[in-house]
Amino acid sequence: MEKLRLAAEAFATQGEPLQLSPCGQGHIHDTYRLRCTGGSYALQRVNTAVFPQPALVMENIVRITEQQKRALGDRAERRVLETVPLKAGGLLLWQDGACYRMFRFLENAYAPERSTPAVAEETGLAFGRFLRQMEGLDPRQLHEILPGFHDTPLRLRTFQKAVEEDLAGRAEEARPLIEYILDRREAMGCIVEGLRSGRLPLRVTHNDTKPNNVMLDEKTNQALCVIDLDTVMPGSALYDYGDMLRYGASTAEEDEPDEARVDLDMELASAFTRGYLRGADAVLTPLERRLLPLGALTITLEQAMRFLTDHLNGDVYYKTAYPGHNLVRARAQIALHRAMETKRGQLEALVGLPL
Ligand code: GN1
Ligand code: MG
Repeated sequence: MEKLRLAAEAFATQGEPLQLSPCGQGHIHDTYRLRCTGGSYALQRVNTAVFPQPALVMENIVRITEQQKRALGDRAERRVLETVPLKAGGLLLWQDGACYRMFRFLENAYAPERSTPAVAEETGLAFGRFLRQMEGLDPRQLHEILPGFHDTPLRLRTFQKAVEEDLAGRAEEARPLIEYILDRREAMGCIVEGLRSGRLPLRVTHNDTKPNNVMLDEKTNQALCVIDLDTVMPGSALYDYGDMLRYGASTAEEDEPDEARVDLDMELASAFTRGYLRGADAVLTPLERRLLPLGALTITLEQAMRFLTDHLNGDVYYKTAYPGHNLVRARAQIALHRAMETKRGQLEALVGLPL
């Protein structure tokens, strides 16, 4: 904590620091809330193993938030993530080999940890609006922070390599999951192929569209601001839509150990979809809109591969709370994917409906 306190002091906060406490549930960075007499802040120790070039991440964040401010005009207040500079200037502090940054903590707002139909609709709305706000920013102006982040065929190759190498000696036990994934390898490349051929537009996408990456107003419960802009990159809107459903419309947590409890909640799926379509408005092309369910299926399988890859590699990427955590996560993703396959027709009906 002492190191954190020192780090916090380097940033240009308002007023005297009062309290520093851990917050958030991210799998990647460590986040702390700093309360000062003049307001609250989020101090983050950046995971430089995952983001080896945090300066490029911050350049992206500045471009993205500037674009949001342009799009929102005089409605930008409380609707755009605010970075806090160092007293000495700049946005990143390097201290004892660690890298820190700070954001303003939005007052009287919260990041929902649980989906309800109302939360889902606001989440969809926020990410749909985000897509629309990014219309004025050429995706090629952003650094591709994590190359191939949602290149599902590349994720498949990485997964196959992990299976072959079996570094941690865990492949045998995971065989049924491995087979489930490999049986579905054919359809995995559709979206990436669509981008490559130009049939699907390359857009500025968020790439981590969980409900807890949207801040809602405490009083009105309406969406204010999209956060966690680290993985905003050129990509396909289908993955953003799909990831909302994958994370937010499941009946269970991402690491539910009992597969029987994992299902796709159609009421939530419907609310996310309604919100997203309303927020994105006329931005989506008819083909994108029609293929939204494919986004949900593809990213859920991709996430299953990512968790299983990490399990096979000996848990080197995601934070884990117990041995086998990544295996549990992969199993739950596959159960969700199975439910999505079963309900594909219902998902297709959702995106076909007029607004
Ligand atoms: C990671 O920790 P968080 O919520 O920012 C991951 C996402 C995964 C997610 C799974 C940079 O996100 O891609 O979907 O975990 N982020 C990175 O919950 O890998
Ligand atoms: Mg994230």
